[in-house]
Amino acid sequence: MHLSRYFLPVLRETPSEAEIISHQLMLRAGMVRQSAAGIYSWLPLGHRVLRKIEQIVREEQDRAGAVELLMPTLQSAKIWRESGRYEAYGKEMLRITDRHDREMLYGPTNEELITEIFRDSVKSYKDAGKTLYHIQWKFRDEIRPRFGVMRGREFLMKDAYSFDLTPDDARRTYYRMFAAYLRTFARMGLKSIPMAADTGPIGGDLSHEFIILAKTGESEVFCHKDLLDLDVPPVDIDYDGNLTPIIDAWTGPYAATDEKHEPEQFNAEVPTDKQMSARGIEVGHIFFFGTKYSEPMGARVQGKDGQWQTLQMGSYGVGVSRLVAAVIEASHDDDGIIWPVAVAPFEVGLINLRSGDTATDAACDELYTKLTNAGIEVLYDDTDERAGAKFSAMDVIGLPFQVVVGPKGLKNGEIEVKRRGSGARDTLAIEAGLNHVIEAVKAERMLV
Ligand code: 5CA
Repeated sequence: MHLSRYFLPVLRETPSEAEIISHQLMLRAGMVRQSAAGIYSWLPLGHRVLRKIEQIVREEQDRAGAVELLMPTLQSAKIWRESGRYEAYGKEMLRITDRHDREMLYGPTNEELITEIFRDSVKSYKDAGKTLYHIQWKFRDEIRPRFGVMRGREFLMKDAYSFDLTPDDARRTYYRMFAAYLRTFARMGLKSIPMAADTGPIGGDLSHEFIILAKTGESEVFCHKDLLDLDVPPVDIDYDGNLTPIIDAWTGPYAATDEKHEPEQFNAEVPTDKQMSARGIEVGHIFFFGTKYSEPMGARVQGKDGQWQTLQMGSYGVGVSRLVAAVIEASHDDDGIIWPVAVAPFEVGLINLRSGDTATDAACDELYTKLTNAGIEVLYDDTDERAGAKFSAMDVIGLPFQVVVGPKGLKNGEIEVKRRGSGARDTLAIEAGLNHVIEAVKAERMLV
């Protein structure tokens, strides 16, 4: 992509309305713009990151055996009356009336809708044991939307819903999602810690929040420090095998959000030097709630013996748009964002220090073509801004590699390669620099 043709409104100043670093940097890097309180447009750079995060979530859901579909944002109030949640959900639900005076709502979550779909399509025990998910916008009329996309009113969520025959089967499904979440967040360069959590308006008695530690996090959390050093399940994890050892390793050490925190148990179980109390960002939340929706909505199948059985359900959410901000909270410095390759909007920023100079333009064009042909995503700054402005904008938007090309270096047949994270710079012969970048990017695309 040539920057001269792109839409990247980078801000020099830090916008005063943004309280936390991820919100400041998302505005400065031209990733989002607010359209109303808690409602954002995703500008091209932000949109690319959102899509990459969404794709990682999708790949790990698919790997764990979940099946993607797409439900609408608008739902009928009727099904929410069936489950008994229509009144209970309160003011957070955006209620809408259509031209025929039918009561509708903008979905804050989808338990009712998926239960209706499943109920109306299945009859036999053979249809049980399925997990369906979609990645769709949600609306919650939060009393205090804040911190940009971190707590928005409109936000993108991956929500999965499972239907099993027995509580034991449902628990195994819960474990699969638990393991898939560990991989999902690790692939984005995030260390997530599953914590015993409250279930709020979704319900049920088994629930974990997946928390990323960050000073600006909204949740207060308490855990055993050893959880920070555990390995996440590998790419060839056998989801049909016994996942209990993984779950035991991750749920053995104490970890709880403040609603579930038991100070006495914490002090008894965790040695003082291993105790950690910190703030964190909730990037995912999983629930097992049995028959809370299937019972009132009549989602049943006929067992082998002909008896009707009410399905056992769970639901599993990931805050896709919130994750964009969470990655920035976890990975930035004073100059701007530092994207991990896996979610970077582009992998390489190519900087032309003398646009308009025939030799420099030709060298950049060639590098751009070769990098692009090697499958690398390049943002090429071909504008006639001065060098200093190009460098600082490139640092703000945080692409993992910068390739700097100027007339002086070219006289010696050299280019400069900078690692955004460490700041390390290498001056290399053109061909060697090119190969170095291609190999480094490919090596880092999927480290987990
Ligand atoms: N139906 C269940 C699971 S599918 C559910 O809705 N769970 S939830 O309420 O915990 O939301 C799932 C995830 O969405 C949360 O873990 C969080 O990462 C994200 N999320 C929730 N509210 C917001 C919000 N206002 N802004 C951005 N992300 C949010």
